[in-house]
Order: sequence, then C-alpha cells, then structure tokens
Amino acid sequence: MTEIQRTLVIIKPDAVQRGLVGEVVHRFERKGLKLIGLKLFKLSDERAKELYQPHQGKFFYDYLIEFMTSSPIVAICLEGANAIDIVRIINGATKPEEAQPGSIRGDFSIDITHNVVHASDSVENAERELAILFEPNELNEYQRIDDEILYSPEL
Ligand code: 3AN
Repeated sequence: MTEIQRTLVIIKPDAVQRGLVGEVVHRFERKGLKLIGLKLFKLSDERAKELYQPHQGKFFYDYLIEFMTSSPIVAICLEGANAIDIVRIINGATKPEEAQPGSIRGDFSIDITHNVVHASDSVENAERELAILFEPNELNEYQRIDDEILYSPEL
C-alpha cells in the first residue's frame, strides 16, 4: 500500500567531515522526496543515547555513541510516498560488503559504523526519532511545485 510518510535521516559525522552533505541531500531531492526539516548541529551525548536506545548493551554501542557525538551531524526530515522504505534503499545495506553500488553506502562507505547515513526503519521509529531531533516548529508543511507531476492523481 502506498502511504505518505515522514522519516528521519542523519548525515553522520564521517560524511559531514568528508564534504558529502550536498551529494547525499541531492540524492533524496532528485528522487522526489520533500525536505521538511534540515539542520546541522553537534549531537549531545544524551540525545545520542536516546536515539540509539534500542542498541544499548550491544558490543558496538559505546563506540557508536562516541562516534555520533564526535563532530556535527545533519538531521533531515523527509516526506514522500513510502518514504521509510525508499530512503533505506537509497542508503543501502548496513554491512559494507552488502551495500549495492548506486546506493549511498555502496558508493561512499567501507565501514559499518562510519557509514555516512542513518534512516528510520519503521513508522513508529520515525516518529520516535524525529521527536528526539526536531521541535515541532522546525518541521515545515508546504506544497512543492512539482508535487503534481511527481505523483499520480489518486495520491
Ligand atoms: P541501520 O543504520 O542500517 O538501520 P542498525 O539500526 O542495525 O543499522 O544499526 C545502527 C548503527 O549501529 C549502524 N548504522 C552502525 O553504525 C551500528 N552497527 C550496527 N551493527 C553493527 C555491528 N555489527 N558492528 C558495528 N556497528 C554496528
């Protein structure tokens, strides 16, 4: 079923450091996903722990928090038809050896932690993660001029 969804993308510290912000944002924009919120900031330890709470206790958790708080990230809210699954396909698989060429991770990363991007994996997690990183007034409701040609009329 097709559903208009919102999802959280994080451009991770490695990608900001490598000057890949424009490249990554470009891939989502040209797909037809709408930018609803976008900001660059340094993630606090507290928010990083909240965000990655589902991974607490795993062997990679401490380093993941250290890495994600090491330098600025870009948080993005994207909206579009089935945005959650579409964004994860554009990002590529978590494991570098499984990420297909043409995906962001397939093209730009070789490490499971320094892997350029994060994206929500379900509607519930998207809502949870967006609430951690964005205030309601930082999310913008608007029509894009190409909405009508991107989608068939029933959507
Ligand atoms: P994804 O980011 O593709 O949704 P998750 O949610 O399984 O992947 O993992 C979140 C993050 O935790 C990954 N992006 C990666 O940085 C880190 N991570 C996951 N699994 C491992 C692992 N086996 N070794 C090291 N880091 C991992």
